[in-house]
Amino acid sequence: MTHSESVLYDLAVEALDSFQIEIPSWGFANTGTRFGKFLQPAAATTIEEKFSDAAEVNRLTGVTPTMALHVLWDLPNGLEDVPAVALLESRFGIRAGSINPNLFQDQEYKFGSLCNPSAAIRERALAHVLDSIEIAKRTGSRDISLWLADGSNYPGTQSIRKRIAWLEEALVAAHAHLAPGQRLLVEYKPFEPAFYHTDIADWGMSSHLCRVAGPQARVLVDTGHHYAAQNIEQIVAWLLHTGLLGGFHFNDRRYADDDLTLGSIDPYQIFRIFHELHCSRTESLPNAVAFMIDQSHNLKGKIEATVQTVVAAQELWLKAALIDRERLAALQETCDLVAAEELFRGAFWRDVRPMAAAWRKTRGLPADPLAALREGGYSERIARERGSRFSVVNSYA
Ligand code: RM4
Ligand code: MN
Ligand code: MN
Repeated sequence: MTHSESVLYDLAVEALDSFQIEIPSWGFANTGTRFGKFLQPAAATTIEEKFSDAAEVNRLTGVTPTMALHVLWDLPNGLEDVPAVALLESRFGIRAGSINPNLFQDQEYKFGSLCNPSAAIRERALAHVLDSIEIAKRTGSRDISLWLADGSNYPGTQSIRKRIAWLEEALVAAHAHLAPGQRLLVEYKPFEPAFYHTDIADWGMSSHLCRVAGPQARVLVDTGHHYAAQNIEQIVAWLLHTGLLGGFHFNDRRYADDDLTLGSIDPYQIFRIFHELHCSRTESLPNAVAFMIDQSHNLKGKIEATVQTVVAAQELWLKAALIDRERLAALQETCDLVAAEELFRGAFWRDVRPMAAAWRKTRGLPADPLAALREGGYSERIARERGSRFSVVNSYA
């Protein structure tokens, strides 16, 4: 037994109405690999161009009203740049989303930021986090997403335990500066750029730090930040259960933190994560989970890759929403393994594209956002306008 057509339709509309995802400003900039950058004429080199590109993505998809900002890349003068951001927000109809401090780019951070053995450098890093919290207050951003590159490359060269204590101290201090309703998201990553130990290497370490920091701290799960065989949806289920899940940085990967477009390698993985989220919605767990994209589009056209990502995420979200969860629960109870698995897999294989297209039409959006992007000529126009400059903007790699 599966859902009737009318139940399906209602579920689909509810799922699509509830879905939004934040796009990263750095997804529009030139990025590369450790070996170099291939510059694209249409890449954004200013924050204004990033807002313009985000507005185009939102015009086509209708589900990306906010753009994540990276402080040094987008607000190089910190708080002073906030008024300019506010002007861009109203000009382009896109709001500033999560604020990402940058604790990995400056020369001082060679041996770490919040975990650096030098108290002066730790203080400097904390001051940047506090500035970022202040920026978030002024932009009205709920989330400050903290990612540290801190770690070490060689055994015995750093005190892992002292660094834990420094981190705890810093996060407690940062948490004390949050306004009510703001959140500190603590991201983890097993390796890179550090290759022996990373100070926040997994969700257990992030969870601990969140508990120590205070009630407004939550774990950020970047789907690319796991070892290859890890069961990410199980981590998600645990974080939901413990009330510590703050949000996602979505991307796909084959090997490590590849930052490929979501669903390009393993769409079933994202489907399984979304299933856990839908389960927690029906159990009405008090979790506000931020959906964000964190990708590096170094070969694909940046706007095209972003639109493709948003559409893929929306479709996987919809597929997972349409699982008959009551029926699944009954099959789980009786341990009817094959029927349960087939119901689950069947939902993954359902072609939801016509439903998503119909929903877009009722919302006045193009039925096929990627086709509309191609027909609209935005990418060609900005490539012409921006192409002559070919300057490199600050971004990773
Ligand atoms: C890191 C991590 C952070 C992102 C930087 C650019 O690997 O995913 O979230 O801000 O990359
Ligand atoms: Mn990330
Ligand atoms: Mn990453």
